[in-house]
Amino acid sequence: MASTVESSLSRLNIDADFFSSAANLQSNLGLLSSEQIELAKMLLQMGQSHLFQHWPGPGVDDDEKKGFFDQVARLNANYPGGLVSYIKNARELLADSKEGKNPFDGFTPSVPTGEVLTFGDVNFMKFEETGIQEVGDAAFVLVAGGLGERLGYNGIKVALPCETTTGTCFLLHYIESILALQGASNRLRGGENQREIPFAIMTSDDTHKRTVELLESNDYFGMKPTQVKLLKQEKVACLDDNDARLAVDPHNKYKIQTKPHGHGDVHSLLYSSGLLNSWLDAGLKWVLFFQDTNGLLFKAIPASLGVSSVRKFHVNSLAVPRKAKEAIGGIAKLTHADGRSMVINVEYNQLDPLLRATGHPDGDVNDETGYSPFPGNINQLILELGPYVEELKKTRGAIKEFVNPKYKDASKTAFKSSTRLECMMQDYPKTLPPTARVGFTVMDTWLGYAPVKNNPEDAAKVPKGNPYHSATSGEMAIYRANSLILRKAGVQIDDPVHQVFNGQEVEVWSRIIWKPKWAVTYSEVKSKVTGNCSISQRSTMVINGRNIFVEDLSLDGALVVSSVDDAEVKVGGSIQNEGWVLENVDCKDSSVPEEIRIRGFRINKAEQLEKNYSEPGKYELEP
Ligand code: UGB
Repeated sequence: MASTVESSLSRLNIDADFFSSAANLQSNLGLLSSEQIELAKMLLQMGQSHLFQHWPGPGVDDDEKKGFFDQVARLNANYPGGLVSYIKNARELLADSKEGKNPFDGFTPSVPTGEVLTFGDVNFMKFEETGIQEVGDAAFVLVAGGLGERLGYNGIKVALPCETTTGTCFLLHYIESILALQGASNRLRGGENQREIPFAIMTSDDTHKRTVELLESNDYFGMKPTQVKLLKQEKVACLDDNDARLAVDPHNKYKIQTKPHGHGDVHSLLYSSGLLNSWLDAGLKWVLFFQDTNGLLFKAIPASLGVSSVRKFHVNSLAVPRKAKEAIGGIAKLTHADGRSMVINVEYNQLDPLLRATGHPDGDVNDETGYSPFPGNINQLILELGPYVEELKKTRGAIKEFVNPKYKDASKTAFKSSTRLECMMQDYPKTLPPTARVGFTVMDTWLGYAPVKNNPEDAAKVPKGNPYHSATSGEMAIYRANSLILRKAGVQIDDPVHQVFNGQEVEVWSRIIWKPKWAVTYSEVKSKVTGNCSISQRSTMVINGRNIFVEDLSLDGALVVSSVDDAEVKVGGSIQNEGWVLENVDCKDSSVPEEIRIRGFRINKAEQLEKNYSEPGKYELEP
């Protein structure tokens, strides 16, 4: 055994004494390949000899010891610059955290320039038109590696229905929206220049298998499997102390404990997978990032992409008006005393103290508009692909990280539990040069932002006036947005009623749903709704077809119309029936399926007029 060890060490040019600081490792070197010995050397050089402290001699647990190095190899390969960089970065960030260093020291915040959209005005419609021209040159990226602990749902979040009128899950809605944008763009481009919009999904060990199953068991929801690319993010090593000693898994001494690194991983994965270069080679121009549970987002995508194009933004962060001190990050321009500046998301708990420290004694306050001048980050980003790839060539996708250790006491020498480095996708602009064009687009919250993040109990406890961000509010927001859009298009829609579900008081509007292929822009909605139309508050309307035209319709009940693309259907007349009724359910009633009880209501489909036009042709639906 000794001679095997010595020969492999001499091949590697390593002095056997080097390993004497870790006797338990040294006695096991004969088990290891030359690559594994290199990794062992790196670990010792980086002060990680404790990892081998409890290793028995050769002959005991040998497979587990090799397995340990398989994990080390993965951790090393999956971090830009490997474990050496990870440990070095961790030491620096832990030292800064111990000192209480403010990451924004020396920076003064001001309000950056951006575009504020008003839904449905001429400007908005022009931006939408440009967005549709551009969207064929875009790729979409969904970050869906988070487990959603705050929501407490047992499945993956993208499998959750965004609304229960049709039961469409988030992933289906996203894919239908991308396909509808693709269709709209291809109709504009005509004949030869047709595109398939690529869709990448970042998963993690927590979500990967179930995301693949969801896609495969539903034939990719109508998208070509080759259009969809899954990129799985890996967890990163946990840290036990300020010297960044890697934490041994409490359940397995041959494993390093790991935890999620955050959604910022999406940049390095897109880069290392080669996807970005393949998109560039295919002539694409834009990459749109979005999160797992925002059922409204695609209503804001065409106009926001139009803004990116017209304003030539390299980075466009989508934002909503934000009440001062509201618990979402604010987008701010930060200018350093040395002249550097950047436009970046500043988390809400950092923005107020930063303003106070830089000559604004009242901190983050509402201005004459009733909102903070710093718009709220909803973490949906549009990046121009060319400059993005150039930047990533420099950084390999590494994003400025942070560490958030929970210290045992004020000496800040020991942690309550292991910590790790984390990164956020919206921190991408932090490494950009001042010449980069970084802006934002503000839209109405009702149009673009209604995430599902909180479980019913926590949602019911949010301070009055703050958004619930629950399955209940997420669904109601879709009905409100569709009602408001149709109202703007001239349909007479009743005011909502207030109802309480799972302890949350919400506005209940008419339950109006259309499939994205019916309309992806406001002007498309307007072109499909004409005459004198009215929809009562208790009504439900589902439009599932591209060429369905609503004309002189009076609806008081439930109407469901479906059609194939080649069928042109005119829907009108007076329709009245018992309709679909919302019935309260208790979130604790385990006899009700989880995806229903977390919203606090189910739909009793008492009576409806349902029509399906499955053959091409021209039709009129009159009751
Ligand atoms: N996600 C991953 O893909 N991988 C991970 O390791 C972690 C998350 P959360 P968060 O919408 O208002 C963000 O947990 O991180 C995915 C912004 O940072 O829902 O608390 C996950 O699947 C914050 O500035 O949100 O906060 C999900 O799709 C604010 O804008 C997404 O990342 C906030 O979102 C976000 O994860 C918001």
